[in-house]
Amino acid sequence: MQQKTIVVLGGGISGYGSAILAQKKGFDVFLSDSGRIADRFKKHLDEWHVPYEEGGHSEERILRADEVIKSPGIPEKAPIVRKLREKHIPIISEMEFACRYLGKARTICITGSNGKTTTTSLIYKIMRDAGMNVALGGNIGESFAYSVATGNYDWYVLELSSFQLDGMYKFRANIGLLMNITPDHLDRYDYCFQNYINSKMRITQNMKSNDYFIYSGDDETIWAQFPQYDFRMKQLPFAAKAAVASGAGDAFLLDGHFTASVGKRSVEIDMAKMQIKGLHNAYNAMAASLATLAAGVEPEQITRSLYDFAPVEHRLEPVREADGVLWINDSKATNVDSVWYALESMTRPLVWIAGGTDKGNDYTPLKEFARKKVHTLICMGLNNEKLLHEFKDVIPHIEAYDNFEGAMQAAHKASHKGDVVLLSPACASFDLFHSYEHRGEEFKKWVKENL
Ligand code: UMA
Ligand code: ADP
Repeated sequence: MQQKTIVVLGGGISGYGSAILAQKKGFDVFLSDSGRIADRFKKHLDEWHVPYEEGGHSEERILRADEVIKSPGIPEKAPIVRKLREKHIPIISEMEFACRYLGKARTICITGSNGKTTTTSLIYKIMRDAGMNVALGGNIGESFAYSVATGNYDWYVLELSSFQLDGMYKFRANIGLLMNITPDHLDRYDYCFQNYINSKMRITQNMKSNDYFIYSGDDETIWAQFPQYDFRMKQLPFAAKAAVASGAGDAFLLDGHFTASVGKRSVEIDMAKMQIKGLHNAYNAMAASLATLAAGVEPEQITRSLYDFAPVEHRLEPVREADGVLWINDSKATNVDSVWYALESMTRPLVWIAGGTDKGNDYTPLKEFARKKVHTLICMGLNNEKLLHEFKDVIPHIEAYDNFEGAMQAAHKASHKGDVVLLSPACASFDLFHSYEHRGEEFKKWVKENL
């Protein structure tokens, strides 16, 4: 029988891992990248004798594939993807491919518009601290496929983006978490929120009656989807507004404390004792508690690890207090909802630095906090028109800069003793930076060198 041909599109984190796993499983593999492949990935591909090309997609060869594994960053509108669709060649994601080779290993999968990385990191830490044989993967920057190819784990904790979920069909999460759904990435979903919602809801697909679905009971968008589904799995809602009863277990936050229960076991957490703050982090900690209780971790272990967890870089990360002004790096706040939680958690007057590549934002939800807490808005981006227009009657003082240095100096000048200068952009970083990490690094470097 002829070997099945697999083409991997994209030679980044997702692509190199998928190609190596396909090679290990004996397929006829070819990896194609329209840009440059990083040296570290080329080294891996060479070690595993995976043929690849870079600097363009050879159509004829790609269109002969039996199946294509597409990297999540490649949009549907890319010409090569359109051609594959025309020819009805199946296109799947790294996750869909790698899950075929999981054996007895189980998965905890985390999605949502915000809180994915924090919750994924919490769960991974709790399980590691508990001595479990666990791997981390997915949208957190680690290749799931590579760890399936090279490791032998009992559990995989996977952060999933909507782009990854879009290419998942038979994949089944044993424990699936949906943190929240608010508008994001609408440019990839024809500017239609429901398309994006449908993508996020794929976290529940194929779940069976002994699987767990953990979701925000406070999120009306999630609730509104329930009538369309016939859920059979165990449900574990977490909430802070109104308790949501569930037979299998739940978590509820009241007066800064929460109790999370699954079956007969429960953890009780005092948020004041945690190093990560704010309502959003209470949601993240509740979700992580439910997931790890469902995975069988002892309650005492969960409590210990939660109290020990330090903030993840670029997420409301305090950088330095200088002359009575606290500088906070929240560069990962690339959409409106994450900024809402940042503003919600602030207790001091604010100089707010925002802007960058707008993803179709509606700034309305931010206006109430902005009016109450922000005295100066520094817009930092190549096109600041929308921010200027939206906040002109909301924030007393606004300045706009098309460069980083100008924006930072202006923020410094505008800040007074007792203030916080908060970088929480609500936008992607690609107009002035390589990535949100680069933006956060530059912010921290400037603060450390200039103050
Ligand atoms: N490329 C092509 N053809 C094209 C377009 C791009 O070959 O038409 C190539 C590029 O030249 C590049 C490669 O594709 O070499 C990159 O693919 P990619 O953008 O999918 O990036 P990866 O390095 O494979 O990382 C991806 C995720 N990136 C995105 O979804 C943008 C990573 O999430 C994820 O960790 C990784 O797969 C492993 O699963 C990062 C991310 O930014 C953290 N995610 C977005 C977010 O969190 O907002 C969704
Ligand atoms: P993601 O991986 O989904 O982008 P992160 O944990 O990296 O989520 O956090 C991204 C941004 O969202 C940060 O600014 C962070 O402070 C904020 N955030 C974290 N958890 C939540 C949550 N549960 N709801 C809303 N915003 C959140």
